[in-house]
Amino acid sequence: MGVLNVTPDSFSDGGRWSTRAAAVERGTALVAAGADIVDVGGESTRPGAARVPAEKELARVVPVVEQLAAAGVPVSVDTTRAEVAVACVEAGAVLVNDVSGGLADPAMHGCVAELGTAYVAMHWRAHSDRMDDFASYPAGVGAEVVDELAARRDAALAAGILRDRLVLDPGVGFAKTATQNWEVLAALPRLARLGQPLLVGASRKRFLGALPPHGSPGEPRPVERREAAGVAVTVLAASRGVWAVRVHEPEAHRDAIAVLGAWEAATGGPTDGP
Ligand code: PMM
Repeated sequence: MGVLNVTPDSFSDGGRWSTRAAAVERGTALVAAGADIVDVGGESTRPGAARVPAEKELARVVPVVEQLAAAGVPVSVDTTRAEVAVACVEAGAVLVNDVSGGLADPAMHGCVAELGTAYVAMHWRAHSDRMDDFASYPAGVGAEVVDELAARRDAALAAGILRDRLVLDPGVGFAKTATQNWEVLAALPRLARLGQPLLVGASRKRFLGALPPHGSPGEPRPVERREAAGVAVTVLAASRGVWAVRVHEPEAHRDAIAVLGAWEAATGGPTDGP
């Protein structure tokens, strides 16, 4: 999944694709670089980000979704609003990527069920301006994320979203510290046992920039120097059987997945599946 943020303030690509023409060109380039789906978002979820009004989000994403879908690009929409999801699916989106897993908008699950669209439910505890206050996991981050995603899965299924159209995501960087991000990634085999395909979005996030020797928690590497660490996460995630990774520069991630595939073929299969 290639990331296309049509926002002025996303942490890694904010402001770069804010005209419709630039966004559409970028979406096409993401596919050429190996993305199977392009995730269009009009509201930044970086830590501390304030919400944008629905009208503004709609104005940012709908024309881009429409044009990319018309050009044959498979598009997902990154939104927590049912209203935006519906407008984008009507404009041609084939997947709704909801970082709140349905918690931000009580109408979301019902709308997605009615549309029949595929749906990503991410682990989430609060909007981005407050999420850092919720990074407390007394029972362990792995256990709590598994339980909370199980509840999101059950709510989505109860609302009528089909089991084979539902993807779960542990929400790397959302209400989680750097250490908790590593712990939730380590819980991927447990998350896989929830029975749904998994999506992981670690690309360019701050905890990757904080790794030694080129970064530290107080002085993380700039976003454009976090790609290699993200590729390493992709390999590890793919080796644990995740369905998709959400990334900013698909080409290197595609290469890494091809290496893993060739490696596993030569060694007779995965050595460490979920
Ligand atoms: N991360 C961001 C935005 N949307 N969606 C899913 N499903 N998973 C994620 O981890 C995720 C997401 C924030 O990253 P960005 O600002 O680079 O888009």
